[in-house]
Amino acid sequence: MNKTKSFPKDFLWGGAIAANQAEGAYLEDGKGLSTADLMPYGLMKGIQENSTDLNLYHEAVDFYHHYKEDIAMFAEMGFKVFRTSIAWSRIFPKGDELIPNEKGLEFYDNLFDELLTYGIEPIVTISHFETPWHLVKENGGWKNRKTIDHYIRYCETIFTRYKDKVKYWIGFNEINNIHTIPTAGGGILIEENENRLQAIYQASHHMFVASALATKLCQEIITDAKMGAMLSLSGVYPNTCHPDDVFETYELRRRSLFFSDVLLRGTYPSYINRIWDKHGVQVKMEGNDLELIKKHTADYLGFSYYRSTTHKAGTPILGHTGGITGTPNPFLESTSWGWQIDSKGLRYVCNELYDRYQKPLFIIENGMGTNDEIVNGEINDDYRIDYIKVHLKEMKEAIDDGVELMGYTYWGPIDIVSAGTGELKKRYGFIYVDRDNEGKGTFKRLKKKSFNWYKKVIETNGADL
Ligand code: P53
Repeated sequence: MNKTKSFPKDFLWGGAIAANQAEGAYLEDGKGLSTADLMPYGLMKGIQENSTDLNLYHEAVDFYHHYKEDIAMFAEMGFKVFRTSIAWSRIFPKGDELIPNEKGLEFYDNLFDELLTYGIEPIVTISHFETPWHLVKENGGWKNRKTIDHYIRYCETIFTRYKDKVKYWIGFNEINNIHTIPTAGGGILIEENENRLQAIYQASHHMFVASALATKLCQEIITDAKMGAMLSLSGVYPNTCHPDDVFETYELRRRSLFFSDVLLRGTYPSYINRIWDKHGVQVKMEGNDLELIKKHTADYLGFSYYRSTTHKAGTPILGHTGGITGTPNPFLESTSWGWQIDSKGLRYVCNELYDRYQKPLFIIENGMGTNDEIVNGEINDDYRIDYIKVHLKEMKEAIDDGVELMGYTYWGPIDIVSAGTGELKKRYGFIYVDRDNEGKGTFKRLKKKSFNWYKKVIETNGADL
């Protein structure tokens, strides 16, 4: 039987954002401070606790007050799904309270209702780089086993409250990014003389146990729920065909795949022991941790894919996540932010992941961030259209290769604040927001050329690329 290249008819087209990069209203209706609120220069530079510098996340693009207008535009594009996160600190402002903040819960009730009115299914990230600051600073964040209890209380609260509204959940955004950005990715601060990898792997273990417990709870409370793992899995190639480059790149990739190995296969892979021994890591586990991890694995693997890089043997493997460090690839073009565009790499990664796990994949982040210029009241972002087009074509190829793909949520369908750098100038949207790096602007929304293009992609189920 010949299968023609096409997206399945129930393919989940949509877009994805995160609370802290879009909502603003960072202290409104009882919200507490989260790690994201203290990173004026983005998550690479990390926490600047007493800084009074302009922090664009505080108001972001004011999605908190504009969500109705924005969702109406997502609906116009035909979104089937919309991924956002719940800001943990809106529900539990400090993280360790016993009673949730009703105002915070109401906001997400209204948001999900608005989506459902248009038939858009919400996909919710439970923790997207926005751990309550109090938990991180005073309690040690995920290094502390007690954080599991706080997280599970938060999960139980939101699963119970939104059980009729949300079926798709994601435990942690880019969980493997705890290596490169420990405070954002893993809610931990690394002390100066601390064994970095000890802290990272201990915190990761706690997050694995929390993921297992959350998956269990989610399936108990919500019928037809799907709990996803989520990793940053942009690609990485050996810099040359020298066997040292090839093998080290393989090792480097496994530092990331380690997280999906645990979350999807339900066991710690044997290769981790050597890494732990080498770095003096001893992970404390308790009682039935391993049993829980084994029993409650994720239903699907969501991942972000933006670009690829190459790796040269001898350059440090920090616990690289694929796509963050590395040497440039002479065969690829770059965006103006220096991210190398590699659509074939997306096909490669889809095949790599499906071969390894045989579980459904969901591309829940992909996109092009760049500065857009308004000329005569219009933004002709053909470069963005080109970027998406080539990636969608390779997704089609991957589907033809036999990969089971659930959907595609484009990152930042409306301009939001960049996670990496805290800027607004790095725009991803189909919808422009009048707000700049200096914090000036009216928050007015404007459709870019890509808006109607993406609308057509969804309308035709990607048949005409
Ligand atoms: P920005 C790289 C660096 C930081 C966060 O990034 C990243 C990545 C890519 O893996 O992860 C995701 O905004 C993240 C989003 C983020 C998006 O990449 O720096 O899940 O929150 O906005 C894009 O261009």
